[in-house]
Amino acid sequence: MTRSRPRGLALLSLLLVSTLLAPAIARAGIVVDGDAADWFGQLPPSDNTARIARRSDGAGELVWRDATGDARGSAAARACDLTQLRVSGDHDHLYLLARCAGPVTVAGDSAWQVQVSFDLNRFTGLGGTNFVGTDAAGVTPEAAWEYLVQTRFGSGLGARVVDPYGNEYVGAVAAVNASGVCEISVPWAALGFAFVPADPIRICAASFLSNASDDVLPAGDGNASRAADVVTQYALAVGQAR
Ligand SMILES: [Ca+2]
Ligand SMILES: [Ca+2]
Repeated sequence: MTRSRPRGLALLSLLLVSTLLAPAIARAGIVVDGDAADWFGQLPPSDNTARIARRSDGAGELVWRDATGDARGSAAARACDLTQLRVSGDHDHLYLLARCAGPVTVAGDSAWQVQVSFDLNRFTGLGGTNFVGTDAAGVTPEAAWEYLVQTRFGSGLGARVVDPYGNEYVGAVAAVNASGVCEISVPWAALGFAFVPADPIRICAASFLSNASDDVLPAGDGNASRAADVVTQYALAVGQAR
């Protein structure tokens, strides 16, 4: 399940089935404010596994529990150790929650940065093959992406969606709390969808230190790859999710 990576690094590759997020497309009720109280799913019992949570009103949530203590680098980089990634959605938006060990810097130099890539066509090797930034980590070839959302807390600009050609798409919103909570919303329209997509989406996520210009920073252990933490490869089979 885990690829060979530099110590402390592995990759998350979650196959999301949009029907599991909100089959009736109930309002997820997510407010992007850096407060995780609106996320309801229980954590899986084991590290590096995911579960689907469902609320009585039909809202859905995918909950990934990431291992703790697997980030690397300086103390500031290790504070960016991802511990959870959650995904939900409604008619208009895809929502993401990333939690890290914290505490994190939320503006200026050494600010926490979260990147999440979206592989929409699931063609191996077709699309973006790395996270955004100098010496950013790679994604698995199976998860080559069509779009990626990048937080920009360093500069105070919130978040942006990009494609592999450097084009930017408006509408993403992000908020962060110094305790290590990041919430992001991405309009389906920013991913090129007029409607909630029916096909699975493969997601990879990474956690970085960044500067006041939102460039990713080395983790501080001499490794060329700058990610402080990415998440263990994992594929959620469609049959399991339904
Ligand atoms: Ca919230
Ligand atoms: Ca982790």
